[in-house]
Amino acid sequence: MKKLMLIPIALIVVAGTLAACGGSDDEKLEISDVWSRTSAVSQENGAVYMTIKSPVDDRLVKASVSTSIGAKTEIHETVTSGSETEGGEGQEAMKPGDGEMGGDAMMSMRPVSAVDLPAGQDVVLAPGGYHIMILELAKPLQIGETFPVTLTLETAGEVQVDATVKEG
Ligand SMILES: [Cu+2]
Repeated sequence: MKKLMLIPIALIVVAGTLAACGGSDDEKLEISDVWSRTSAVSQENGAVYMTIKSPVDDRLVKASVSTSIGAKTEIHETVTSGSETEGGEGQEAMKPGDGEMGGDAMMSMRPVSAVDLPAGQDVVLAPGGYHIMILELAKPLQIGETFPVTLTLETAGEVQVDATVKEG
């Protein structure tokens, strides 16, 4: 429920910014802070996060990485069901083998077909929300290494970005 309430606030902030600027200086797609970490769930999977700002209404419909990184790439959404864990980032609940997966605050992920990118709005892919999931990593991700990720946007087409592996 917390998440649902944050969205309208974000929209208001962006609307205000647009009204204040009014110009058309930001006509280009901005993708920043692209980073990756080995998943907390399993060393076999990785996740990529980033901030995307599109000049026009667009949608992220696909992401892919080289098979030298991982076998399969999906766009995921993290869903929290049950009560929220105080101050948690979700990592605790996602640790394997701690036997709490059936607890009252459970995080799970599901594939989504697309992420909406409203014009001029920062859309953040971050732990606990949308992310790009790399399944069946070819080898463990090393802190500091970078690898290319190809994103497909409905309007902008294919865009390649470099993800930097960080501790997360
Ligand atoms: Cu995932």
